[in-house]
Amino acid sequence: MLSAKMSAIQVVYYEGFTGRADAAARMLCESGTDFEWTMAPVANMTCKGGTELDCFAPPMIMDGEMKIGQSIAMAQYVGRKFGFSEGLDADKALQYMLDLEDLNTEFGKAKAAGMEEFKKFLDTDPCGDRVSGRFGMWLSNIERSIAGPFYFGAKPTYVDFQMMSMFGMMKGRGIDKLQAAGKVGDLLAAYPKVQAVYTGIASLESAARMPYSDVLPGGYLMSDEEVAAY
Ligand SMILES: N[C@@H](CCC(=O)N[C@@H](CS)C(=O)NCC(=O)O)C(=O)O
Repeated sequence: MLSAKMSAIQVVYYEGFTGRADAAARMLCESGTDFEWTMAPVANMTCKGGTELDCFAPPMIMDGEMKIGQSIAMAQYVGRKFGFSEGLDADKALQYMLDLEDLNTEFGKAKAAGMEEFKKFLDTDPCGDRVSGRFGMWLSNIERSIAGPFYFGAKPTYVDFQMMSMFGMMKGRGIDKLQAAGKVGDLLAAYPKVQAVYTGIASLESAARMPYSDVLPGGYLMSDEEVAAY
């Protein structure tokens, strides 16, 4: 339930994992901003979004009069307000976050289509069918987007935090378990700048103060059956 205390910033999401609230929460932690993690029973919150608010579903940020949903918009809002937008080009920043969102969506669709399709997407040479080798094509595009060590140079911006959130979800939904089982090699090995952004954000001091260490709930992680079928 939403608390009555409206002075502190509230991050509205679920219990036990950070999911799509990860980037905003990480920036709040890193900047030392106090916030409340407010549970959002899904039916309740989507109902509220559908009837009372102009944000549809969790995650949301409630910052006084400002109530904002959509993880990309939240990352931009929190990043601008709490010091993670220095030296950034806002138009390219939006493009890069939407690129990451598209990659994550395609990743989910390929996985939902079955392990044969997922294998084509993740680890096959491109052959012009819009699935085969698509993960590598996206990764090389993202690699070219990053100036290094972060997207826009020396300092992390909200795009880097959003990148960590999206890759955190893809790692949990397949990459980590497939690699641990020896089904794929290191899928990020050829992309040192991508790796540097991920580890750069993961090793910030904020990691120690996140409300939860899991990005995804157990049911969203790749299952042993899926690993075996891959
Ligand atoms: N595009 C939205 C997706 C939001 C979303 O899928 N929210 C999920 C949790 S991660 C949810 O609670 N959905 C409830 C609903 O759609 O009713 C974002 O990036 O924030």
